[in-house]
Amino acid sequence: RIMITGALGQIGSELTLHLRDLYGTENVLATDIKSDESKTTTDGPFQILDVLDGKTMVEVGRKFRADSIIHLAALLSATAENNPVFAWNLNMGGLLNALETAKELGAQFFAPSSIGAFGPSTPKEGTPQDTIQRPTTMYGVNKVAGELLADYYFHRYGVDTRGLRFPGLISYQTPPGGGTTDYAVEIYYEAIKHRTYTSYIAKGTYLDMMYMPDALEAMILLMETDGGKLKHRNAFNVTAMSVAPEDVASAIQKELPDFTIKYEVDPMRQQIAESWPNQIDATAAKEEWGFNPKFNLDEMTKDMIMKLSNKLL
Ligand code: VAH
Repeated sequence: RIMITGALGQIGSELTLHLRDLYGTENVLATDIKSDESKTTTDGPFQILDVLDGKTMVEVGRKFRADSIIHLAALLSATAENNPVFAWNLNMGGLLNALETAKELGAQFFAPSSIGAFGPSTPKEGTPQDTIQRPTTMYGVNKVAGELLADYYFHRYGVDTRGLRFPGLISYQTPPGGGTTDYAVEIYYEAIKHRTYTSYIAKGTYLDMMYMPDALEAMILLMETDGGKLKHRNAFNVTAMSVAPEDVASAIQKELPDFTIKYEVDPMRQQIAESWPNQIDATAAKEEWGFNPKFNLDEMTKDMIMKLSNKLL
C-alpha cells in the first residue's frame, strides 16, 4: 500500500494514476498540500497533507497501513532559487519527515534526486554515477543533502531507501512548476497552440531529458528490484536523451513544419542550466536494475504532439 506526497505535481499526478492501474486504486493514497481541483487523483484515496507536519504524516501513513512512501513534494530549481530559505525548509524538512515516516512504519522509501545535484566542477559529458557534486543552486544543495540523508537512513536504520537522479521530465498531463527544464514541456504546448515558442534557455544549451512514461517505468523497476542487488541506492543517474532547444524545435518541425523557435534568455535559469551536466552516464542503472528507456526525441515528440492535440484542441 503506497502513500505519495506531492501527488498533484508533474510526476505525482501521473505516478498516482499509473500505480493505481498497476496495484489497485484503493492501494494508492495520494496526498498533497492543496485539494485536487483538477480531479486527477480523486478516483481513489486522497488526503490533504503538509509534509512539514511530520506527526500527521506518520498518523496518515499508519492509518493507511502504508508499506511504501514515495516522497515527491518539493520546490523545483527556479522556484527554489527565488525562495532559497523556504526551499531549504520545505525540501529538507519534508524529506526528513518522509524518511522518519518510512522508519516508523517500516516502509520502503523513494525520493527523486536530479541532475541538479551536480555543479559546474562536475564532468559535463558522460557524467559518472560517482563523481564530484558541488552544485551552486539551493535546489542542488537540497538534492545532494537529500541523497546523503536517504543513504544515512539506509545505513543507520535499515530503511529501504531508493532514488533516481532525474533529468528534465517531459509530460502532457500536468505541467511542471518552477523548473529550469520546463522549457522542454512548454515548447510542445506552445507549438500546438501558437506554432511558435520563445525559449528562455539559449540555443546550444544541452541538458538530459526523459519522457514521463520512461520515468515512471524506471521508478517501478527500481522499487521492485531485489535490494540485495543494488550497489547504489538513492541517486541512480537516469536519462534518455541529451538535447538543446534547437533539437526539440527540429523534432517538432518534422510533425509541424511551420513551427518556429525564438530565444529570449532568462539569465537565472540559463545560469542554472549551464551549471548542470550536458549528458550523464546511466550505466549503473542499466547494470544494477535493467534501466532501459523506450522513447527517443522523435518518438517522444510524436507522442507529445498527438496526446497534447487531443487535450488542447
Ligand atoms: C527542474 N525539472 O528543472 C526539474 C529537474 C533536472 C530538472 O530537477 O528543476
